[in-house]
Amino acid sequence: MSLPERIVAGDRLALARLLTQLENEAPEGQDTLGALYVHTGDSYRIGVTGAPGTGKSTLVNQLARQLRQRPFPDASDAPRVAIIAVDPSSPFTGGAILGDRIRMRDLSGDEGIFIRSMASRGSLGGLAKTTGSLALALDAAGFEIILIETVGAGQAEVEVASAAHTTIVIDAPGMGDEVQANKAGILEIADILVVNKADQPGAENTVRVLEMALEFANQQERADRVNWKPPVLPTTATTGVGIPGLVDSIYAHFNFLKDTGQWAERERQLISTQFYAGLQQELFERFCRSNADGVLERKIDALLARKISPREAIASLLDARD
Ligand SMILES: Nc1nc2c(ncn2[C@@H]2O[C@H](COP(=O)(O)OP(=O)(O)O)[C@@H](O)[C@H]2O)c(=O)[nH]1
Ligand SMILES: [Mg+2]
Repeated sequence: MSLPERIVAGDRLALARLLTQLENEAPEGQDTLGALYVHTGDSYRIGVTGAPGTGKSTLVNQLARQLRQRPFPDASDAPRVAIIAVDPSSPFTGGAILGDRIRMRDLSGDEGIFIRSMASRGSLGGLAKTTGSLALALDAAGFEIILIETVGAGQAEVEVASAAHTTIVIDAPGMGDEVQANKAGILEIADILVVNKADQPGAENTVRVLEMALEFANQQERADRVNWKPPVLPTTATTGVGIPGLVDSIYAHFNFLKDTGQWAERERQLISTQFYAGLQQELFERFCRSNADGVLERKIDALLARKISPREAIASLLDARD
């Protein structure tokens, strides 16, 4: 069997090999992904984002376990669940990847759960692209649900998270509350808000603060999503308290997206974004290859010397007059 055939048939080793190729940006990885594309489009992607230490990994672990315990809407079986943990070796959590691997180990006995940790090397834009490729591979491999854990610290992470059908934003008491959430524009992308560490002092206050911030954000920017009111749910990921309620909300949001046609809209938006980004990159690379060495550098020299304007430089390159 070929690598794509083995992946579709559920061969975990073949899948792991492809994921490594994609992570290393090996060209054969993209070839395999191309052959698998026809088998994608069936997965429900859930982004989980929030500041380091809020309990994302612990919660994702619990969530996967509990998602495995009930049938997916309109299905008779529990979904197969894949986890992509995009965990930077951040100065706050140094060694978080190892920590995650250890914490998630107890899940690995379940054939219906697949876990992949990804160190965030390189640019964050590249990270978003790699995450998208990994998600496609897992989709083709038949995982009905893909949980994507990212650290919500800036715009790029927000982008990773918003490449999902449902975005869960996690906060915890004592993290600086809504200031942090607002900073990354994270409230606007949240479909579900979670206040984890509900066993810790101050959790109720954090819930209240977020509810108020949401109320405000709702009036300001969320006119397009009037039909869905993001809930604020307290959880204790370490014990599992509150996780069944979170699963209820996730499935409610899934049904909402399907019933209102927003699912199809999000799919189209996602595919267009990826398509345009790929097209842009490919056109640029081809253009650079088709121009003799030094042409672009000479344009920059001319710009530096103010002999031409940037607009003229671009026009002359595109018209192939030099
Ligand atoms: N008290 C308490 N601690 C928690 C809870 N959830 C996670 N933690 C702890 O918080 C720390 C950070 O958790 P982790 O899942 O690695 O957070 P992440 O950086 O957001 O992925 C770990 O020591 C967890 O055991 C919770 O609900 N309550
Ligand atoms: Mg983590």
